[in-house]
Amino acid sequence: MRTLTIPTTPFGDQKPGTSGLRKKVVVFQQPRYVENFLQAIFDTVGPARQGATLVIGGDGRFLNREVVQVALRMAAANGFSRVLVGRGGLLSTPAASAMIRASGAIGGVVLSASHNPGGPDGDFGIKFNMAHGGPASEEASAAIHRRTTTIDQYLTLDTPDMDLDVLGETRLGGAQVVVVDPVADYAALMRKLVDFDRIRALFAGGFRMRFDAMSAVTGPYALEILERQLGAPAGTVVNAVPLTDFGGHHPDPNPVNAAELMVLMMGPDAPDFGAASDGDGDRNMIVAPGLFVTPSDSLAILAAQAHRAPGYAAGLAGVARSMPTSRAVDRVAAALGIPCYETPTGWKFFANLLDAGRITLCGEESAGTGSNHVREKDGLWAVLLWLDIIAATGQRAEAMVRAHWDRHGRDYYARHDYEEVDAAAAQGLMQALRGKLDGLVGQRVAGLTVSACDDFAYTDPIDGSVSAQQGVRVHFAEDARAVFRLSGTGTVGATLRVYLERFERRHDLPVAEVLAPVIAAASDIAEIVRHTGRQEPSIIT
Ligand code: VG1
Ligand code: CO
Repeated sequence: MRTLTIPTTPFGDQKPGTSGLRKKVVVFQQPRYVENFLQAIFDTVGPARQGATLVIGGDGRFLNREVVQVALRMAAANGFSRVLVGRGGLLSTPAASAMIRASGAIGGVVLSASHNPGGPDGDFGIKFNMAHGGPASEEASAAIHRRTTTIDQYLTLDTPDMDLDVLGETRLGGAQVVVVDPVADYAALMRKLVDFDRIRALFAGGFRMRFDAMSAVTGPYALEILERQLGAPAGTVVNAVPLTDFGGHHPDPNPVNAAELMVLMMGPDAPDFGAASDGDGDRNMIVAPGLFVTPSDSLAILAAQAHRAPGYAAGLAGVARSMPTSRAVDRVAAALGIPCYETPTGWKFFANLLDAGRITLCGEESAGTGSNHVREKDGLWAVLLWLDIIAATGQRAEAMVRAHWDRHGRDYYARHDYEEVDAAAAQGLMQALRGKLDGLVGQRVAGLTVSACDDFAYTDPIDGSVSAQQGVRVHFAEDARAVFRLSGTGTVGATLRVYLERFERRHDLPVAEVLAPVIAAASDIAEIVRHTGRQEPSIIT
């Protein structure tokens, strides 16, 4: 066994986005591309990596196994003394976060492009999570990126691939590599947060549910927890085997991509509860019989009801939502008398608030919900919390949503994505929009009156760091809001996201009707058709 120092030259495109580095698989297949980025991560960790523990795992997509092997050799060559890797190279993002925290690791390498499609023609991704278990901060991500621009060598070993399918410890250079059960510790953590006996009794009483793992990493977790430990009938979890191409699914749980689940839940034979998760297991979609629950509403309902679960019996210290997430959770926070923070899009912005104990629960409109148990969003956890609340209250999911709206009112919500728009045109749209902000207040557009607008900037209340240009917010006097930002996870061209919401006390109105003026005003203000050439969004969720 020898340590090899391999000379390399930088790639110009290794800037992490909203959640790590995501590119087409063919980009990652270029010689030295993976190695450069991993070495940049290890260089950024610095001398502290000597003798430290590292966690490695991924969502099982195409390239996962190969890159795990590369990462193991490089971690050993770089001086880590202990490397924990999920069996088969698998770890869901929340399980990786939990493992980093429980093992005292200095961080973790999570291989995933999350909700992006997989397979040889799909996407791959590498994220680095820090010692608190959460995504690399803005500062750490910038440092990794800077390092990729000057990198001139990487370290590895001349060893063969390891067997990742057998649990146990093996020596690799100076490191002890431990292949761990990816599910066991995670399941144990869930048992501390929600009442498994109560949920088991719910299923024993005939409660029916469908969980769609979308052929991604949550399958093994959901099978073990829902079917084996909680006694849900066999077949509750569908698409449970992680496939390298997700079986052709787009593992982004929303009503469009989880169409089969939606058809079932809207039909006459709907089970009592429906849920789905994404590629790396950190997102959740919740569907009640006959009623899709928007992620923003789900966050608000969980915030209002979490105290019923043992892990949250003491109540919530505070809550947070990403800026484009609807204000439904703000209303709950106000009713509970707890603070509500508004952060930029991306889970990295929640970590400081969670670490400081300012918040207990947080979430995003993109189907991410989480709590202080890890530093990532956690798909299956959200589903279990819903189940525990249903078990504790005896209330049906759809009744719970309606009761919530009765009390707090309803934030009607939709997101319009314009995918694969020409990047320069998308930048042009945002620039033109920013240029307009000064004269916008007081204008009447599509029957609405602009009451405030800005380009969202966030000052982290814990470390004082400032993140500017996080999306344009336009508020209307009619208790409505439109938000515009460009995606930081796409790999082709640019994706414009337009987030639309409007508050009404009445909750029985058609969503399209309530939002129509907001959609029209947003389109006018941003001149979407002129800039993008698109008459319609590519996807509405
Ligand atoms: C999207 C979502 C964002 C989420 C991010 C990572 O980012 O909007 O809310 O945190 O994906 O989620 P963007 O920049 O494309 O809007 V995951 O589950 O794909 O890691
Ligand atoms: Co994800």
